Amino acid sequence: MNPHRWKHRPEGSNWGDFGADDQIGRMNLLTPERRLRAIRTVEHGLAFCLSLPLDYPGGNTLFQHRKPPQFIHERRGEGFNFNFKLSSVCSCFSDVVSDDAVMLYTQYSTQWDGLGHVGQMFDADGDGLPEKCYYNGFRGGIDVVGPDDVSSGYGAHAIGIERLANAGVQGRGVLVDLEKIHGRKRALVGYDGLMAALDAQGATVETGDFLCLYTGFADIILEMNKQPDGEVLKNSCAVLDGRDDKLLQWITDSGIVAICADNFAVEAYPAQPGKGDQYPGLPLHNHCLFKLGLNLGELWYFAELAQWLRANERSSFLLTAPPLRLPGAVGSPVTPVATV
Ligand code: UVW
Repeated sequence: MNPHRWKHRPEGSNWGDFGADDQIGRMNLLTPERRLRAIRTVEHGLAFCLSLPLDYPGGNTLFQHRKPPQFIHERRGEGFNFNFKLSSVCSCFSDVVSDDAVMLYTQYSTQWDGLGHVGQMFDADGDGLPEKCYYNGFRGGIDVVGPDDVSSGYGAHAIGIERLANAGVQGRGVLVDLEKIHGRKRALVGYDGLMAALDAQGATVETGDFLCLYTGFADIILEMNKQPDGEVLKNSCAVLDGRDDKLLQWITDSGIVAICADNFAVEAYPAQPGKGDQYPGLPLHNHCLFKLGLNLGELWYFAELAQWLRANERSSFLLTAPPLRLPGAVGSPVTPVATV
């Protein structure tokens, strides 16, 4: 219990279980022993890059509020700090130097969702009125502040993505090959479908694992060559069914520390309709980010790793995937590496 932030925690949440002020949630389960177990899966020394080029998907058709990276060049002297001849600092210098600046939407391409990405209106203090809440009762407007709250200095002052970076994101990945089962057909995968896929591979998931989902979605994005066709993408590949309570309960019970998928949102977005007057529009995000403090990775790229794992009848690997240690961000690009 945390008397200073919340009196009630959401049903099915783990708030307080990792400490009243915990900011990394399920990543706490990634212990040294579990990291060592992950390292022991490495037999060949082969490494796979699990990121799309960060200028994919291209345009903003996939999600209109996220745009491709844009380079900005700082002026220097008469020109720019790019292809800049250092001889203008001292005629004795022969160097040419270039620097980058970039306007980067942190969740445009291969990314981590931080715990400040999705919260919920929830009556944590028991006064009968819902507040903007995030994992472990951190508050919108107090801990996670935006331009509506303050005129400057906004960002996630708690549960920022730098906390995840600081946790050292390295452990055992288990890739579930949904593409092998469903091809590129749209498929809503709930508890039964996920268990069937794990059984088909003879794969097991243990506490501390990263659950990775290969659906083929990022492969289509690459093939579209930065001209994504929204209609095709909406109707392609497997997505988790965030309205399947049995699936959500399995996520709680499994001890996994994160779910990383190559599709847009891990879960179906939009989700199936919910029950009652008001419900989360992103039910799996709600369960994972808000209730459990369990990070989601999206738009990862698994094609070559999946082919290798298929050919070698394996499912697990060492995953190294730290986000940027960027204080205050609610998400981050990531260049995950799988080592087998
Ligand atoms: C949304 O916020 C819609 O998506 P995501 O968490 O998948 O980036």
